[in-house]
Amino acid sequence: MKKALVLVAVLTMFAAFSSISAKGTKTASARIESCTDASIEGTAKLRENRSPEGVKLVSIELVVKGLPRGKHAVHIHEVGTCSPCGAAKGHFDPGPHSNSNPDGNHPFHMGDLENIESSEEGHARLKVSTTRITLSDGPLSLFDEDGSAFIIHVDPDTYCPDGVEKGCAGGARAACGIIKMDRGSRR
Ligand SMILES: [Cu+2]
Repeated sequence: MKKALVLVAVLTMFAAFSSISAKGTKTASARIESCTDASIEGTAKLRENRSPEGVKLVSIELVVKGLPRGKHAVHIHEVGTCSPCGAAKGHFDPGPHSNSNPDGNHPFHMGDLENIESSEEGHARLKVSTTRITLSDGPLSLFDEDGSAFIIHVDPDTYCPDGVEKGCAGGARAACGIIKMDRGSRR
């Protein structure tokens, strides 16, 4: 009985620390859902690693089903809410010189990522890494007062080569996912 209790305790500890490596890696995730119906769904996984000199690098992987064929803009938006998708507001771009206008200051927001490309069958995957955000506390943390969310857009991101131009960052919103720290991962 005692052995069983010890085992349970060990397993519980393992579960609690499973999303934190020995070096304190932090992980988060998001469930991606369609803005208008149930046609799009997917997941996003985020992992923060530190270089030996302490630079924080966040790797992101999105796997999404149901997007129309072709490229779609993906960004992290500044508010962690998806109902409605517009409530996620502009692109994540904390201060001191914040400019979250999606089609302005683009692609220089902290939350700007790359296009995801969907196949004819509606399968899409994006793997990117960025040093513009962190999962841990700090001025670039996604877990600020109002959280953060992924938005996948209807159109491709052109990266606004001609400056501010309506819709250049992907236009209307197709899908959204609130970013949540994984259970057991700590800030
Ligand atoms: Cu966006």
